[in-house]
Amino acid sequence: MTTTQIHVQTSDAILGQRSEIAGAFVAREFARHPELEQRYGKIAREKSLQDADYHLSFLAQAIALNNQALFSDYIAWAKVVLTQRKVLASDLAFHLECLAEVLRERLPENSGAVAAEFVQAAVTLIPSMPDDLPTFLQEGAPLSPLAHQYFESLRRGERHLASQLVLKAVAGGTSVKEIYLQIFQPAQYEIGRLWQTNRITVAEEHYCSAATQLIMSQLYPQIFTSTKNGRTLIATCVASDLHEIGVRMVADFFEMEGWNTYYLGANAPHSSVVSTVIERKADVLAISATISSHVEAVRDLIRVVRQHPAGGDVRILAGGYPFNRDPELWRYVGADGSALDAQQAITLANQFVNGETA
Ligand code: B12
Repeated sequence: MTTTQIHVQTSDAILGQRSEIAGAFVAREFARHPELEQRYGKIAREKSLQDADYHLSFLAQAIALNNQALFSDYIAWAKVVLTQRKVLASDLAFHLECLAEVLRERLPENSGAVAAEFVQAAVTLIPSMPDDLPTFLQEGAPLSPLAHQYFESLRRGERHLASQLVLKAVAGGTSVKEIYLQIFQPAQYEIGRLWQTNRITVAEEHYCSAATQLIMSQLYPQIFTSTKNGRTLIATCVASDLHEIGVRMVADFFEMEGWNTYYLGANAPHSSVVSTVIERKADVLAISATISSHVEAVRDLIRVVRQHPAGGDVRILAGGYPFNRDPELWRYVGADGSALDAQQAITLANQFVNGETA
């Protein structure tokens, strides 16, 4: 994955003309296929405009990284979202082909060709992309019965029972780390799958996520008991990213292994992340991004930290959904490493501070 000048220019050009491109594209799509309005109703144009804007932000990010797989992965995600809401895969393909056409026309020649090629490559994969997703609550996984009971309690709206299940398991000897990785994490992924496949409402997703955060807090008496090792972690979501549970888990794993942790939560402004790293003399900075179009912001934050005269020593980990999809992405953003989950993150950080190379 080598990013060249043309990729950077193309990405910037798309972002610079994003709303014009989206508008021109919707006008063309509906002029060519007026029946779309009958098929999907009056809201069709508005939805198409929103979708185009969203596609363009992911496309610009994938092009900036010269990472075709990232854009195809996003289109595979979009195919599931749309087909589960009764939008035909053939309409998604048509929609993207129209978008490629407009990009070719509106962008400078070389950029138009690069952008259209990215889109076309994803279009050719659409037929082989799945319409639905398998469950994340796998039978036979460690603690699977408890994970199912926990999840079902939340689905029924019984967070008190979900909490009791977890507290009872911990009292019975199940570790907090197991609860995090075998119960909370798959339950959250499953909630996301059900939202993506139109099986639950946004309100249900919010309820389950809020309940899981509440129950995590009930485990803090177990988390804050370790003897301290003098190391400091700053953990944050990148600016604009609201997915705070994963990086909170990362911070809690560090805390359980004796680190002092300073967890900033969602959407932290870059300038205050940098000052916190410096003031607290952080050994490790953990930056989380869940939405792929936020990868560039991770790179910016790392650049600012590294440029600070006192920021050179901190080791930086980048993680979250796009980093899990592309195991080499951390190199592009200038991090020192990445990890698939909270346990792997603390293992890697301990290697860093103990002078072992990853
Ligand atoms: C809860 C949730 C939300 C909540 C977040 C609430 C909160 N307080 O955190 C809200 C409602 C805000 C939300 C919003 C959106 N969401 Co959302 N969300 C989720 C959901 C269901 C769960 C996230 C979660 O808690 N995961 C559990 C944690 C434990 O897992 P994790 O984040 O992967 O973290 C682990 C590892 O990745 C790693 N890790 C994480 N960070 C770091 C950092 C470092 C340094 C390291 C080393 C490791 C590491 O360790 C963690 C612990 O083991 C996911 C589904 C999913 N698959 O994750 C969708 C999901 C991430 N969301 C999605 C989307 C699309 C959105 C929205 C764009 C929806 C919209 N149209 O508005 C917005 C974007 C908002 C924004 N600007 O960020 C999509 C993303 C798809 C994609 N292709 O990018 C997902 C995958 C849902 C889906 N299946 O479609 N979301």
